[in-house]
Amino acid sequence: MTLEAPLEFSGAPGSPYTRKMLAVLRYRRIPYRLYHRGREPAGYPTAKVPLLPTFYIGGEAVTDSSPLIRRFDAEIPGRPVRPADPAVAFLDSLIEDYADEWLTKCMFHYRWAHEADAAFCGRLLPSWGPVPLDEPTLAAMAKMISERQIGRLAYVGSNPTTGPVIEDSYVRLLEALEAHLAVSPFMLGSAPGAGDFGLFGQLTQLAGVDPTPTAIAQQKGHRVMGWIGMVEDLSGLEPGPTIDPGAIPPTLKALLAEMGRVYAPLLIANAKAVMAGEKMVETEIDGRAWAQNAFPYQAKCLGWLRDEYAALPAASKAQVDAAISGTGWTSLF
Ligand SMILES: N[C@@H](CCC(=O)N[C@@H](CS)C(=O)NCC(=O)O)C(=O)O
Repeated sequence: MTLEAPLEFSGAPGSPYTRKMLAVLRYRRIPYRLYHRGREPAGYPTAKVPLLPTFYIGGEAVTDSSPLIRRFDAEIPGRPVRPADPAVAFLDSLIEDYADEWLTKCMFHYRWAHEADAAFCGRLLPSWGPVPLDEPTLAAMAKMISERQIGRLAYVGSNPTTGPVIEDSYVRLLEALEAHLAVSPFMLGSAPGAGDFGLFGQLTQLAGVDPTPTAIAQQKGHRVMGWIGMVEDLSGLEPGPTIDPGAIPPTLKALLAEMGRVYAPLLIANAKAVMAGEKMVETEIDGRAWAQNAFPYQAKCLGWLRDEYAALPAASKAQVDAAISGTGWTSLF
C-alpha cells in the first residue's frame, strides 16, 4: 500500500515528538501539512489518547511516532529511516526507545521542576501558537499550562529523589554524544535512523529551548548543538553506509552503555510493577533510589524490544550480543 501525500498531522514546536516526526518527513522528502494543535480542519477525528503529534490517515487519528516511522518506511517508497541490517536496526530501536522514554524524562524534568525554566516555558508554549496573545491572556495561559505540567512531573518520574539521577544522566549523555559525533555523523554511521530522530526531538528542547539544560549544552555539547541544527532538515542529505555491526566503534559502545545504565533497570522494574498490578515502581538506578508511578506503556516498550530481539537471525543476535555486552541492556534479553 502507498500512503497518499501530503501527510497531514497536528503538533506543536515545543513537542519533542512533533519535532522528531517533522525531521523524519523532511529527511524522507514526504510532503506534509502540519496543523498547529487545535487548528486542524473542522471534523477531523480525535485520537483515543490525544497526543502530539497526531497524524490523520484514512479518516483516522493515529499517534505514536515509532510505529508510524516503521509504517511510513513500509508504505512510502524511498529513503527509509530504519537500517536495512537487522542487527543495526535493533541497535537503532534501543537508541530510539531510550530517547523517547528516558531522555524525555530529562526534557520534562528540566522544563517543569526548575522554577526559572518553568516560568520561561510557561510563557513560551502558548506564544508558539498562531494567535497573537495580549498580556492578560498570555499570563493566564502560562499559569494554566505551568500548573498542569508541574502536576504531571510525578507521572514521568521527576521528584526530589530522582532529579539528580535524571540530571547526571543528561550530562553524561551529552558527553557521550559529543565524543561520538567527533567520529560519526549519526549514531549508526552515515545515515540517520529512528534513534537519531528520537534523540533529535528531545534535544531540540533540552539543548535549544529550556534555559538550564541549554546552558549545560552550551558548555559541553558544541557538536551536539551543531548536529541538532543539521538534523532539523536532512532533505538534501545523500545517506551513506551504516556501521558494520560486527565492529562497532568504541564511542557508540560508550553511548549504548550510558543508555543501558539508566533506562534498562527502569524497564525491568517498571515491567515487574505493571505485572504485579502495583501503582509504584521503586528500585535503584545508577546506585541511587528511584521511585515513580508504574507506566503500562513502558512495559509494552520492553515487550516490543524483546520481540524484535527474539526475531533476529542467529548471526545478527550474536552481533547484537557483542555490541551490548558489558552494558545494562544485556539484562533485558
Ligand atoms: N509515544 C508517543 C508520545 C507522544 C507524547 O507523549 N506527546 C506529548 C507531547 S510531546 C503529549 O502529547 N502529551 C500530552 C499533552 O501534551 O497533552 C509518540 O512517540 O509519539
